[in-house]
Amino acid sequence: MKTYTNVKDLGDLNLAIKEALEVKKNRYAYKHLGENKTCLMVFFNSSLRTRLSTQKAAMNLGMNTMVLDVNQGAWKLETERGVIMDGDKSEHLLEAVPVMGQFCDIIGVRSFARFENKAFDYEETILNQFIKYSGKPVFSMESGTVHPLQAFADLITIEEYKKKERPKVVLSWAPHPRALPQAVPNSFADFMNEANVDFVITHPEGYELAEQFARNAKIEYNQDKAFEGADFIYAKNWSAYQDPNYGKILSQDMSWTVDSKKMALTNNAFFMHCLPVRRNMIVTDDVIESPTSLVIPEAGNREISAQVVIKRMLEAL
Ligand code: AN0
Ligand code: CP
Repeated sequence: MKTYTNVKDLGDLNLAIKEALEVKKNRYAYKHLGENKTCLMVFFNSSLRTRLSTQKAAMNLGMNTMVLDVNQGAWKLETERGVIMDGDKSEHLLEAVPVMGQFCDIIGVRSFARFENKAFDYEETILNQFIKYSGKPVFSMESGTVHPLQAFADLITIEEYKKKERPKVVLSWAPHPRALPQAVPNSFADFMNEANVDFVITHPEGYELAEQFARNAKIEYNQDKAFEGADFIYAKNWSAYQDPNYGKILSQDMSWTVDSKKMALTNNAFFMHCLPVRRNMIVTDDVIESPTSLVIPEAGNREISAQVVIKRMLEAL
């Protein structure tokens, strides 16, 4: 594997899940693969889970790891080509990226959507500069439009907990005080559309996701109706994708918060969220603390999804 940005990069999804469950049972079986290899993780944005789980996955594989927080101690980077650099940015990404490539074998990049320019975000401008100019395999740790390590971990979690062959999985928008990217719901939809699940997306009107991610998923604007018979509720906030509201908050309707009354409409569904989560905005305390809440094992599976991806990249070096 040379790049990891979407579900297709995993090839046969059933084989990928099988590999993940094997890796989970025996995390240190491939320690030889990463000997004298270095994984560089570059963060343009904050992280708790991605930072720890990806580093742990690389260490499980015997790799050395380096973490660069671009906004803490590195030079301020220009990212647009053609700019006269007379401002506060000392270095261009076009030099910084190939330099980073000198010191590692695999690179992970976290660079959120900026909501300044939809094309800049949706063309994955930053991630693609890493893919093009680092000379190394590159994986997304949440970039402009996708968070595929999260979505793969989510799929592994659903596989582990599902009680029927083809569960009903509902991605539900929920309110949040700040404008958040579409990356998590985009990748979740990307994966669920390929998985053996009955997939429904529910959100207020105006929150339609990009067609390349939503594809033929069922859209249900009535959240209560969507929850009926659900086996998994996957809550997440995102800002609007559609023009002219790209990156904007259109609703903070607290009736969309996932509470026990809504969960009672489901088929005793499991509750999922990628975290970090704002309690009593996205989900009530009692639901996230309930025995059907999977948020902790779901986060734990981030180590596994990262390990499968890094393992495959090492095997292809
Ligand atoms: C980010 C987002 O919604 O994309 C990261 C989630 C993994 N969340 C926040 O910024 C709160
Ligand atoms: N879910 C997730 O990616 O969390 P972090 O932003 O803490 O890495």
